[in-house]
Amino acid sequence: MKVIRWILGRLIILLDFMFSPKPILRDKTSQDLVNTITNRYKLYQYYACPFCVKVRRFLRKESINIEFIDAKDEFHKKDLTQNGGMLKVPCLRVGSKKNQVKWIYESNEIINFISKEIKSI
Ligand SMILES: N[C@@H](CCC(=O)N[C@@H](CS)C(=O)NCC(=O)O)C(=O)O
Repeated sequence: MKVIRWILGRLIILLDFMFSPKPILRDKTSQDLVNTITNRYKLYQYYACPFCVKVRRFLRKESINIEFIDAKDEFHKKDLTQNGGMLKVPCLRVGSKKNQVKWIYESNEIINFISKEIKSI
């Protein structure tokens, strides 16, 4: 089972690479505005998780550059579980001040949240 999952994961990565979406091109002012919003984001993820690939493809398409956190790493796994509430990826951590941080689970929720935030730009 683990082997099959590993193979499927690599296949998804390969397909993602082969059919990588073309990033949207914004003028500098608009991209700077987007960056201002999205630099509060961190995506907790696994490299070969299909739901994480889905979110990463969305980010690439929207030219959103955010920090990816490897949730397999013990330190980050603990951080996600304790502060986010559960060990599940993808999870978007929003905010920089500790008491104002929001943890968003579910790939669709993450995509909807980011879409709404950058919609007006
Ligand atoms: N419906 C969720 C599914 C997410 C999901 O099942 N993620 C798996 C990895 S592919 C997970 O985090 N499983 C828990 C674990 O690996 O500990 C979504 O769309 O984000």
